[in-house]
Amino acid sequence: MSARARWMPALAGIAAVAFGLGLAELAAGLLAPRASPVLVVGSLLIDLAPPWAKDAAIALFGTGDKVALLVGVGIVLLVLAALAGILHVRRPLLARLLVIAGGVFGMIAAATREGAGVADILPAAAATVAAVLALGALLSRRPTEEPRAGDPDRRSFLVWAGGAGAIGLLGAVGGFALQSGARTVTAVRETFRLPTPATTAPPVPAGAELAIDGLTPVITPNADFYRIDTALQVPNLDPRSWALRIRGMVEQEFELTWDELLALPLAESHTTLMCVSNPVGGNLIGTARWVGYPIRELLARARPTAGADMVLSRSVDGFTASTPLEALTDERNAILAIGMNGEPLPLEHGFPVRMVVPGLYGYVSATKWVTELEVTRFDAATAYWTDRGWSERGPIKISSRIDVPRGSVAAGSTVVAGVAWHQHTGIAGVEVSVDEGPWREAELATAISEDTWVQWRYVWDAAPGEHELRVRATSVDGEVQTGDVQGVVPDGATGYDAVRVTVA
Ligand SMILES: Nc1nc2c(c(=O)[nH]1)N[C@H]1C(S)=C(S)[C@@H](COP(=O)(O)O)O[C@H]1N2
Ligand SMILES: [Mo]
Repeated sequence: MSARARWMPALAGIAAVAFGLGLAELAAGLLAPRASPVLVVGSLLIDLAPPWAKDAAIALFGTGDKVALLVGVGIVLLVLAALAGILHVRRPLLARLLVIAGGVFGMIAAATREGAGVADILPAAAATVAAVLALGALLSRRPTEEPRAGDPDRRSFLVWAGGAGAIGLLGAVGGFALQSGARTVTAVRETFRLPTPATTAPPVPAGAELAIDGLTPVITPNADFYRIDTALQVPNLDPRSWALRIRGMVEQEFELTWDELLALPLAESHTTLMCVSNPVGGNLIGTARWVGYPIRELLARARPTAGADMVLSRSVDGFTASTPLEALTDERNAILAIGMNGEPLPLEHGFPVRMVVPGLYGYVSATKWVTELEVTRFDAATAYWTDRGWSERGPIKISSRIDVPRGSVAAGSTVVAGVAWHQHTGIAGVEVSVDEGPWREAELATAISEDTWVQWRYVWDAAPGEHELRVRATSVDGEVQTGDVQGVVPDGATGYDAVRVTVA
């Protein structure tokens, strides 16, 4: 191929990669704002760079070192993209592999960022697919060296390549604009120090953790905490402009700013949060040490008027939850939380402020990114999930789960263990039944409080064969968990968790 003939494939390569990357930046902006392929690759290179390279970069470029790095990444990308285009003419498979290798590098960079989730690899994956497809499509529109009638001409090739490049550029501009809000809020969160609470939570009792392999830890690390919400994009709420409006059926409407909230005497508490969509035996449940301010105190300041029986909390993205006024004014730890396990709330768990209410499913109480509490009545307003067929009230049902054993075990003495919960009531006992046999008392760990789950264990003398283990809990007020099977709609699942075990 002559040098003159090579520029068109090179241009096709560059346009195809620009197209893919632009779409990926847009996807990142929409779905995974911390997974910009260009920026995660840059960050990975910074992490991988040996100290001398960092020193040299700073010596050469000063505070412009990061810009220099991105320009460098850009140049390498341009060269590789051009190369892929040229290569594609003779060795299309190799060219595609080159693009895919670049994409996989981007996916690895995204997946290895701190706190990365599955969604974070999507932008780089999308970039790869889009670039491979665009490369093939553009090259097929390249005029041949001895054109025949009906062949694409140079002009139409340039229009296609230019169009792909322009779409990429627009996508990148839009994507970066969408990502910038998230970056600001992430930076604000990272520099924010949680104030020392006025009231600390009693320490986790020594006997709370049974230390059994495979048993759920009593405190759920933030990174492992289940996440459920309707937010396609995690809201970017800058605490400096956050305020909570308290309004509706109250004598005194008011607004609480972030600084005002931080100045209040904050209290810590342990609460187990659970999703109504958790099936029997499921894991949409977790326990954290929360820090926040009692909602009861804010409502006392607002003074609800007679007849009010519900608080409709509203998030910045329009989600609403209907919480009985009673649950927010009684003595329980219903709080406006700002901290989770000693950290500011993670963005996906409601930063800067969410609600946590012991004893109620999340959909009627745990509003994240909360910005408004409207005091109202159940017969005057309905919440997000109630409008979609779920119950307007959602008290948590007593339940229990078997975590171990799983699969197969050796015959003989075998530890069966799990967790049981009935938030804001407390668990008094747990029983295990083997092969529908009699219920046998399990041993309870020490609960942190009535607002948290509790671990349990039962030592089972396992005989060879196939067996089924079932568990049921009894609450402090004497309620025994029912074996009646109900699905999660409209107000939470019931039935016994059961596991099949092969004993060899
Ligand atoms: N803003 C907002 N808050 C929300 C939701 C939501 O969709 N949007 N989902 C609720 C539901 S259904 C549950 S179970 C809990 C889950 O909280 P987590 O994601 O921190 O575990 O948040 C609640 N708060
Ligand atoms: Mo939920």
